[in-house]
Amino acid sequence: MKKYTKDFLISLYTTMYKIRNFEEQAIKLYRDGLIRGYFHPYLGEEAIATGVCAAMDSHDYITSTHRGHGHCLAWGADLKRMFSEVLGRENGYCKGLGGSMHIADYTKNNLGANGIVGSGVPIAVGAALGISIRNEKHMVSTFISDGGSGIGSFLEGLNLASAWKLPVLFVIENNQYAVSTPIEESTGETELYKRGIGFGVESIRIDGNDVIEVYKTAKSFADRCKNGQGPFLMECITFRKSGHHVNDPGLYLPKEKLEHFKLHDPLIIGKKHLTSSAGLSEAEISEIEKQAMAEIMEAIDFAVKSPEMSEEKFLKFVEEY
Ligand SMILES: Cc1ncc(C[n+]2csc(CCOP(=O)(O)OP(=O)(O)O)c2C)c(N)n1
Ligand SMILES: [Mg+2]
Repeated sequence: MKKYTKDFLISLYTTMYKIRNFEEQAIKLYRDGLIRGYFHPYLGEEAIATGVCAAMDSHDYITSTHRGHGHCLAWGADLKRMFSEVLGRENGYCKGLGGSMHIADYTKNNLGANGIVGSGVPIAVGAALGISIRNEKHMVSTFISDGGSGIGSFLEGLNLASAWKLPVLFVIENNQYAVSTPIEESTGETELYKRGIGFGVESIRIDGNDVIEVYKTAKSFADRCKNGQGPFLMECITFRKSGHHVNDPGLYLPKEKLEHFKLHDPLIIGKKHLTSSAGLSEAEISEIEKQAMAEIMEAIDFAVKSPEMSEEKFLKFVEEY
């Protein structure tokens, strides 16, 4: 394996750990009645957002999905504003009016999570067209899952990005389920990277739970996108650790797969990289985890104490926009 610096490996692990614990703590807040509406946890898929976002730089762009907290956090979102948004508080990224599925930050080129499956793709392709017209050396990554990869907007976006040679990285998070429908029941071609090949896009299938494999692949594609060689597609094999959303017990998920992915977990693999490649001890890793957890608890405290938007401000806001 190529030698990565200790700091880099620590930063990847810390990001994954924060995403995992953001979700777990948010689920508790949901159960306490503090988060309303839908909430789709990114549990088990942390390596994908983390590896892809680490391969990009701050001038690049992302578009996300309904399962978007991990993408936002990996892209550098602030934990306090993230918790505030999912709790519906005014300090959130969208003043608490967007909630879990609509977190965006245009100031940082996060073009947004989205409740409509597949709708981040045309936004990404449009952003990439802008980059191309302006002759910039930037790129866009767009995330989608297996269900979304059968949606028209995804296939149309792939086609246009290929025809116009746009700097887009299509990232399929193949968690093998769309709500309770297994992939074998929703498509006749379960090797999803082949959708890219069908449109003339260089495409690859990788282990989406190994953050280094994700990073390596994304970095090579991102660099080539910036040299005008895009678009590219990477299909990342992963699995949801839980139901589709917070109120779905996921009883339909096969036990063998759950057991397999319990061991083949992004954090377990990330920890192995820390011990074997970076030479960290268990105690050092515990210290990193303790610090990350402290940040999370501080952010929750901040968000819970933050106000919701007043009715007066809300009405003014609606009028203005
Ligand atoms: C266009 C559209 N159709 C249906 C839905 C309802 N819906 C929300 S999530 C989802 C499943 C999406 O599955 P997948 O793309 O595999 O994403 P995952 O939940 O696995 O991350 C569906 C059908 C929707 N939000 N938008
Ligand atoms: Mg899916």
